[in-house]
Amino acid sequence: MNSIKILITGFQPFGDVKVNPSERLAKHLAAQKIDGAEIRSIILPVTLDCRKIVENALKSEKFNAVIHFGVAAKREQITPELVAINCLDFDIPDNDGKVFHDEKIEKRGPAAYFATLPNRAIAEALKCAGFASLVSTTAGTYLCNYLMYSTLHLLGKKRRKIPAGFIHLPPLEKLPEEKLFDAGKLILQEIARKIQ
Ligand code: PCA
Repeated sequence: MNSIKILITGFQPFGDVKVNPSERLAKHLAAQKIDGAEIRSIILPVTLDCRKIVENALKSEKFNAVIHFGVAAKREQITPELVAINCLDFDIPDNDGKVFHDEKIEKRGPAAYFATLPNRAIAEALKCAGFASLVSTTAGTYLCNYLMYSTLHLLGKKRRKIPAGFIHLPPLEKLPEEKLFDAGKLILQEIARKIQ
């Protein structure tokens, strides 16, 4: 059997977020093998360029799943996102200093895409292990939603039916690094199980 490869991404710091737990997690999981799945990880800038970087990664290697991670500074739980919407709208400048209001991500794209990750199973596995987790119904309208929408749009265009989606993490003050790493491993195990 060919080995399974999972692409995970984390984001750099931005705004008031000095340490982004998604960057720590992506670095920690880089080049690991979890339940037979090889992990590749990329750290993305909090700018519109994040989309192109993921697109290039998906072109250069054949992945069996894509999981994007980011921080949701005000959340206490680990929240797999249900849906990404075709909207860019924010006041906190991205790391290029840009702000957007009421813009579409894809001019002719659909209003929204549902994640194709096993969100419910991930949240349940996390809760069973003692983590606070729930499936979120909004990824916001900042760069995380943008990235999730862009990846699902790209995979849809290429008719690549692989699990893909976005998981928001609480800040490190609410979920310390050691626990975050355990939660990350559990998430990857859940996804590896789905695609094996
Ligand atoms: N969180 C932001 C963008 C980068 C990140 O880690 C968001 O929720 O959109």
